[in-house]
Amino acid sequence: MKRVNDLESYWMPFTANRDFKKEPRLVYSAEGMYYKSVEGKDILDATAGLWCVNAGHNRKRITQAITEQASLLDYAPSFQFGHPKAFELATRIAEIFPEGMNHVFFTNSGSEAVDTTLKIALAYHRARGKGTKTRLIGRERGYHGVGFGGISVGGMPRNRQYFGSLLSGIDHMPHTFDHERNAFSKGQPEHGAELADRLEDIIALHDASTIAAVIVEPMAGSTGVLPPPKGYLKKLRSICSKHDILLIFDEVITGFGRLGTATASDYFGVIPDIISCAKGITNGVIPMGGAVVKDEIYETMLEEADNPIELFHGYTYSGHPIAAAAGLATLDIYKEEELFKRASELAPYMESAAHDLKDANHVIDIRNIGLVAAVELAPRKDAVGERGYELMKRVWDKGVMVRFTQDTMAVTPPLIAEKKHIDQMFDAARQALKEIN
Ligand code: PXG
Repeated sequence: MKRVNDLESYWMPFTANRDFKKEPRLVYSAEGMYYKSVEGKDILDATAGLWCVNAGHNRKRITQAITEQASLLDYAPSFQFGHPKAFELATRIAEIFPEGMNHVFFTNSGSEAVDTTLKIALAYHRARGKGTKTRLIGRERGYHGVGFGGISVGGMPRNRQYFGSLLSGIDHMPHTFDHERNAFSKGQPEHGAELADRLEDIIALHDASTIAAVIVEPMAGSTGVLPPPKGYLKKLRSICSKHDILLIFDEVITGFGRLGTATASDYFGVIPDIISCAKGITNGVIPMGGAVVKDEIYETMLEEADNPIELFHGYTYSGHPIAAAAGLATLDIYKEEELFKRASELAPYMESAAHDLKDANHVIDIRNIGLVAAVELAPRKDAVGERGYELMKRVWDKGVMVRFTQDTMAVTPPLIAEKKHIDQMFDAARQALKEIN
């Protein structure tokens, strides 16, 4: 017979279900920097949920906005009808995103945002009479969500290998991780700008007339925190411009303050043609994402369309009223509390706290940028990821939630973090590292 609270029915995403269900880690409530576990223990959130709760948990302004919105307008169709808050949110996003990127297509997740950017890129070239430009170029160790578009351009073998032949006409640039030359870099690593030139090789192979877009995370987050080498993104930008290829930045993680600026484009001073975003757009409270495009793309699509409907794409919940209300309240908080600036002021402290772990057991690399730090451990022989998984559980037992990608720990706290929280995160990690073999 099934118990009421049986854990079996819920098939958890990206989780070792069998192991989790033997020893579940369940949170019940959250406030500010902390979760409370079902056992009543405070758990410091060192991951901003999943890189999304940038303003901290249970912000009254957001919960009030969504409550009011739910009783005012619970839902409105997004095709052929609209409601004011979706328009207002798009305008507010355009205000803080790079200049000349003033048009936002709303989605419900980062995966949908990414697939939307790819579809816009293809449709745009076709609209301007360059319909042969259909290839999409991603990068090894890229994570672009879990839609078929995203896993096709993505570069994480396990996210691809189980799912058939994926999209055709895809190629990948090499990743930029170079342990030998760049280990223990602070901020952007010195070496690797020349890897952008590999894009020229791919273009030579396929010809630019067949390539629509290149998509990269300006800072690869979930594949282990890989800040771009100095000069790399600028090179990518200039190669793309030279060959009339759109450059897409996947800013699902970096958008809305993670690096101490509204976007990573801003941080690195490189403006792409399309940006995908999600997560911090609503502080993670209500699902939402978006594709933000350069004016020229939007205008071309509108002018050159062969149908009154200029883009055959959209979601039932695009610009959902409650998500839009959450987004507006979230942007108010970011602005009034100057949270992006706050993150950039705290970043040096976190950098030094992270790099202080250099001599701890098993540590082979430490990387950081903005309010992001990663500590990479040597994998156990024939058991990649096992040591990291064990460490994650140990750190949880010490009252801190961190994320692991294989043997790399990522620390990405809400932007409201204080120095004492940073200390608590790294102290717990240091202690746990002493305890595992
Ligand atoms: N692009 C990037 C760059 C992402 O980081 C997505 C797209 C997909 O977003 P959705 O909303 O469809 O999940 C992401 C998501 C981790 C972690 O631990 C990272 C993500 C999701 C879950 C865990 O690093 N990023």
